Amino acid sequence: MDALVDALAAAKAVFVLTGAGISAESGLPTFRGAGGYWESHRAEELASPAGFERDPALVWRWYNMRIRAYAGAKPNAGHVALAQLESLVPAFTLATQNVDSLHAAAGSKNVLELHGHLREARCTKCGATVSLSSGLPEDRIEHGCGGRFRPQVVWFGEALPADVWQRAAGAAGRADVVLVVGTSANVYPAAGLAMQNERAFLAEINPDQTGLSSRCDAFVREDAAAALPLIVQRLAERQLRR
Ligand code: BJW
Repeated sequence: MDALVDALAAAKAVFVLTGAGISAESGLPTFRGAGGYWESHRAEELASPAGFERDPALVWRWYNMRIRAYAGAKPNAGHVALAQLESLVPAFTLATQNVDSLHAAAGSKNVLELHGHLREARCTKCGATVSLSSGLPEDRIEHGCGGRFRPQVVWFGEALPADVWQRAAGAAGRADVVLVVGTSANVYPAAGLAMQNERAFLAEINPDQTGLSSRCDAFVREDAAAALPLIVQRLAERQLRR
């Protein structure tokens, strides 16, 4: 942890990549591993264009269940600490794979949602959007234009939003510190953001090892909600002493 705090104290630009693990302490399941969504659901049935084509009602039941869970979830100490970190470093970009909107709810400003969000649905044909604040009832999946409403997320085989991707890749490339929190780093191209900048100090916060761990300059094997507040507190104390 000391090496990470040292690197953050010296950094002009910080890039953070988060995944489902940062929201675990807000009570939201991850995707992989024990208790994760993919333990009881098949990813290709729920998170792919082909799965949606086959059974849109099944896909919407899953997303409606998640929308209800998100509505009841609050940012945890890890989200809050990242929002504080943004105010402690000269340049800060947070790219998240999560669609739960909890980083913005915690006060983070420069947030890039790599895999979209669940605040709205869009029509597959005309692009019309509707709010998802209380989910999408099954009888509203079909749109009058002949298309179907789908969640505003990125499924397997789909491209990430081009503008979001370019901004994330640019910020990762410019960063002095790349901090990876709560992701298995299995899903590309998002995981590649952590590896594209060989000059940066690379750190991981995750209770488990990932495919990224062997490349890291530092790792903290703890829950994000425990580790991040400590890291940010130490950085703030260091700055006060300057
Ligand atoms: C804690 C904790 C605590 C627990 N504190 N930590 C290169 C090689 C091989 C394959 C590919 C490749 N490039 C592309 C691919 C294909 C594919 C892919 O990556 N497949 C791999 C799985 C093999 N990628 C795609 O298809 C992507 N699109 C693409 O490449 O398009 C190309 C294209 C270009 C141009 C035109 C057309 C196409 C799209 C990927 C979309 C992913 N979508 C999903 C679901 C949709 C959104 C949603 O419903 O939410 O996104 S899948 C799912 O995985 C979700 C997540 O965002 C994503 C990442 O998961 P994440 O966040 O890492 O969660 P977990 O569960 O895996 O890990 C949680 C971690 O937290 C664990 O490590 C725990 O230990 C840790 N943890 N508690 C800290 N308290």
